[in-house]
Amino acid sequence: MNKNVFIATVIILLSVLLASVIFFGGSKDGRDESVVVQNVEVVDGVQYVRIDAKGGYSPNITKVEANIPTKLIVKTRGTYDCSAALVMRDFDIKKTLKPTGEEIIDLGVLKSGQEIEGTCSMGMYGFKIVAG
Ligand SMILES: [Cu+2]
Repeated sequence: MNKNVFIATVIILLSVLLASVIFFGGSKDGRDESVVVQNVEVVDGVQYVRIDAKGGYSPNITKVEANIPTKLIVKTRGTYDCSAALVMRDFDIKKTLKPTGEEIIDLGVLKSGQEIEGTCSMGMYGFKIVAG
């Protein structure tokens, strides 16, 4: 009797182990790194780049077209952390963004290969815009 209980317990434990190996092993490739963020849009010949600022900047790297007027829209939504203190050295910009809203920054026409960087005032968060 006790032996049967022992065998049943072992079988249950082994099935749980097997199930978790299948479950966790299978989810290894399931991270959302492949999610494509569509944050560049051309409207009436102007290229708009959208960056979300809250607890950092997202997306981190944005590829844009060169040789077309480009504007950056930085969007805050309940942003009370330092990502609201935006610094863009290439444009001599230091701005404190409203906790919720949109700030439009004219980036002009970018040259191919040009990289623009934005950071929080302390430099711990950042994002990049790369013109192709
Ligand atoms: Cu910061």
